[in-house]
Amino acid sequence: MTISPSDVVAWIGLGSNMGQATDQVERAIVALTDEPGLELTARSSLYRTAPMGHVDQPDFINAVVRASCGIGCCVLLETLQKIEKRFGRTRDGERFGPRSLDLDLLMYADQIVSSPRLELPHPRMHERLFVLEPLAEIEGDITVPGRGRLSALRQACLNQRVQRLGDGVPKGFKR
Ligand code: PH2
Ligand code: MG
Ligand code: MG
Repeated sequence: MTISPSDVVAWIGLGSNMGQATDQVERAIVALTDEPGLELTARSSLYRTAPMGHVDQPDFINAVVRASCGIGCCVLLETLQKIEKRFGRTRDGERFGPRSLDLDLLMYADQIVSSPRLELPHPRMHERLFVLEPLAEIEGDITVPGRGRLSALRQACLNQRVQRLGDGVPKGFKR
């Protein structure tokens, strides 16, 4: 997709902690790249992160990407769910439990949305270093709508274990 002035910027969080998690996340980034209506404009490194919610499960691999979107936020959400399904995601597991692939719509421009299907920004992103750290890697100190500066949000959750992995960023991507 070529980026047009009417496109909207969105941020997507990726996570996996089942099977080949690193592979799953890298392949999901490729799947997002291939998606019509989306143009990835930045991606973070991969991060190994301590599980939150249910602590008794394997570490996660997490990353964040930025995309320029020619599609609305509801269509984008459906697109993410379709990719999750293709990667073997089922919705019968525990909430916050292990997952083959999780694609979370974190922010869609500066929109604040509260509907049964979609909350924007993602309702828990501001308290999760596994989102904030990769986001800061690609954006620096932006403001999360309704939540404040990324730098302040990160300061509040520095006790969470998040480790940036080696340089796996393919050519053609800006950080
Ligand atoms: N996702 C969850 C629950 N807990 N913990 C980490 N570290 N990374 C995740 O992506 C994650 C989690 C539910 O989506
Ligand atoms: Mg999630
Ligand atoms: Mg999710």
